[in-house]
Amino acid sequence: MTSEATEPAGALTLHNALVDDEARTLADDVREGLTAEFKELPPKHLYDTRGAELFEQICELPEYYPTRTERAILERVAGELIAQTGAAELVELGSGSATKTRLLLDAMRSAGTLESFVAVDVTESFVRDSAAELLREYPGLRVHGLIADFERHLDQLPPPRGPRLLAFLGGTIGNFAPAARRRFLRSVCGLLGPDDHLLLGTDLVKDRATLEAAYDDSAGVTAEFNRNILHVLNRELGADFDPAAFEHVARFDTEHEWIEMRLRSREAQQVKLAALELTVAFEAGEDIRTEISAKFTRERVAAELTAAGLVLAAWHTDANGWFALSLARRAG
Ligand code: AVJ
Repeated sequence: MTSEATEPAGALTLHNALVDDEARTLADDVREGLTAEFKELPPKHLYDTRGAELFEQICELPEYYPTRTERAILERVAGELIAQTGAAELVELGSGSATKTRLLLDAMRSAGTLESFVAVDVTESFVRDSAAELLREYPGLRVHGLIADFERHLDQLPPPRGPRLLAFLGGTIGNFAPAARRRFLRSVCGLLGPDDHLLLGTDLVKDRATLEAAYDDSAGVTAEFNRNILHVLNRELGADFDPAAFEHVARFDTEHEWIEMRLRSREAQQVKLAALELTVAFEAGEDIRTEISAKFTRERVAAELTAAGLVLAAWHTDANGWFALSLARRAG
């Protein structure tokens, strides 16, 4: 279960940083989140196997532009990013099923720098499957899979095997609350050596209609994804949520410049969570916030990087200015 520095090329190592520590996190998060005056559940609990599948479906929806926009930018600039960084190791945080990974690995292979890939994700099946697949597709590649929560377990990354590119794509940084975002960027800064870079994907501020449609698609996939968190609570905590009794809501908050996903109780109701010995009362129209998804501007990205001890080294966006890839390194 641990990585060995002596591992031969073409080898796969796996490490699970979660183990049973995760069940406690869910219970604590849910107790805290559902007994607060303003009810909230952390978005990471949306991603059980079913949630991860639904998110993959979201990425294919016509309304959900971030995935394909980011991919198109990456297709265009991957070679340039690798030339600029000289990266030999790609570390992908929240690698998911690792589709965008290949664009970067291909560019590294073409540049002749490719040594190793580290996949970090909370979804164990994604880490295992993508690691095994990449090992087959890139003969000689060293692959390390880390099943972990990248807000807590970045210290469990293996030692670098050369100039490192730490990729955090998809706009997932937008799901962190501002304080968690600052903490995360600071810990990334602490991880980067002088030859390392961060590649950060951020969704950008745009008109409300485009944003809200992306989080409330006409096929109802995002609504199902949102309600999936109630299925997770039913299964993991013996809760008796009726997911149909909650309406999916997605609104752009112009003050904070983020999308909020909420589950709105259609009626006054009580829900029991057996494992927590807890009963939660909802008023009609009362919300549980399940996600924020922050939208950025170049100025905000640059300022937040600077505040974390990083500096913006390159900014790449699409023709519409809908999504951005930022390359950053340690300041000084
Ligand atoms: C996980 C950040 C890529 O916030 O856009 C998609 C999650 N939520 N639809 C996002 C999500 C609703 C997504 N990311």
